[in-house]
Amino acid sequence: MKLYMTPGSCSTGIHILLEELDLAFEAYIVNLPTGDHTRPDYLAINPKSSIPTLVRDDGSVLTEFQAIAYWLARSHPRARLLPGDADGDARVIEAMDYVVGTLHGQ
Ligand SMILES: N[C@@H](CCC(=O)N[C@@H](CS)C(=O)NCC(=O)O)C(=O)O
Repeated sequence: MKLYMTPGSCSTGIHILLEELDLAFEAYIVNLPTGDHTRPDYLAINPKSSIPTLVRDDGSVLTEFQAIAYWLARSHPRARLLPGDADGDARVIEAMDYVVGTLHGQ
């Protein structure tokens, strides 16, 4: 897989998840201050011009931190990154959304 990320940004969380799951991936550095995310080659991959972006082994592109994290967790159940019951999973998503969507932005 290919992870498009900026070190020190929220995308580092996806990098940590990929490492935690011991998955093979290549990290592509997107330099936000110099505007890498607004360049046509990156917009062709993620028209929202945000990071993180994960290009999966089948070539499909997944964006949005929570969606990527959820997909990684569900795709690798033996790692037990999600509790697996509706309430537990909702609590994980609740915490993740607060950290990525609120705390991170501040
Ligand atoms: N909704 C996105 C937000 C992620 C986000 O805020 N990424 C920032 C870097 S930490 C970004 O892509 N910034 C690009 C920009 O500001 O144009 C997600 O959950 O993945």
